[in-house]
Amino acid sequence: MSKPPLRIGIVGYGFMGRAHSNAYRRVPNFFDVPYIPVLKAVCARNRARAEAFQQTWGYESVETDWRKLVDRKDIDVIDIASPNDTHAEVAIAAAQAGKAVLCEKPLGRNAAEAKVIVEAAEKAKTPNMVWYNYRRVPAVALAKELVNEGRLGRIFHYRARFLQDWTISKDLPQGGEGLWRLDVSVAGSGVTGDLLAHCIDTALWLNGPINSVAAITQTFIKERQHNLTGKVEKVGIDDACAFLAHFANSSQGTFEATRYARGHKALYTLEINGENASIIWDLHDLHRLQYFDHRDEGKLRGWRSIHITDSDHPYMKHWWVPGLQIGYEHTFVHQVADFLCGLASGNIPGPSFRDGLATDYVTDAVLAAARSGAWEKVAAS
Ligand code: SOE
Repeated sequence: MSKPPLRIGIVGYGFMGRAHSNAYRRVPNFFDVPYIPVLKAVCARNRARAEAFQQTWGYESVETDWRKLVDRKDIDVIDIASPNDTHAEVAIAAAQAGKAVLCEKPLGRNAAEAKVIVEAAEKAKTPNMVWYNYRRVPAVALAKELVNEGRLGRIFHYRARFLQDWTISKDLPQGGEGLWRLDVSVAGSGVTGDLLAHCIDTALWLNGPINSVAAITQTFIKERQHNLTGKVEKVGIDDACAFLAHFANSSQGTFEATRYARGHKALYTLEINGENASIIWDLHDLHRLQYFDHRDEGKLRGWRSIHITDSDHPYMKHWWVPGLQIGYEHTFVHQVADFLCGLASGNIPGPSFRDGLATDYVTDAVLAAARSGAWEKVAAS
């Protein structure tokens, strides 16, 4: 029996537009999903670029005004893969039009913006998800299983870092395509909303709510030429951020992100230390999970480097044979697979928009703590 289509309209053709489009195309080849994604339309202001994207990924049509895309009756899902300053407007209109909405991270440029998005989506009762894709790395999903099974025991420490080095040059401009992440009016913040948001989403998922934070931020390059105005303008983003966190489960957290760690490209690492066991994960070695269990027999006790390729591991039975690993793009395929199954069952898995708001409350508190120099409470979502 043929499966019903789920018609996708995507806003944006950048890095994330490609990651999402690839996921829609791949998912029915590997997962027995209840709907088949159909790539109906790509929307972007630049028609020529949108048409090139349409050709590459096989979209049926092009729109240059997102309002037209949202109004189209032949589209079921609006996927927002455009810069952060577009998320609220498009997500709210899409929810009001009765579409399911998938939104890139962070949900809002700040929590106030994210809250309005959540309210619109919940009022419309529309299915929604935020693309915090690292939850769906099989090794990270296995970490979640181990935590849920209580194997670590009482948690003492949560430690996460996301290190990059691509903005060190003072000659790098800010703003415009590819560089909007450096423009605070578009991005909302710097590494806090871009990189720490990933670390926070995973941390809330694995280790529960954060009550309060203390933080420092730094903007190393204070002025950069703006691509859109041609003028040298003040840089408003945080280039680096480090924060301490008190979790509700009484464990303590240390988090750091920067775009000034020479040599590191996307070094997202996390470590959890519990009374009985610890786990470590590293995005540069994403198909492995390090696990240490103090309850192992003494003479054999040590760190295990688990190669996450077995059919017992999350998601892996859908791919190749044991021993053959998968990578970054598969996390998006997993997210689409989970979303499609959730649509059919009526139980959409997280991260929901409300989960995205919870992360934005933490990033807001982190930035507030950096400004005040004091501990700041995190609002409950
Ligand atoms: C920034 O360089 C970036 O592309 C983030 O925007 C992504 O969310 C992260 O996954 C990789 O780094």
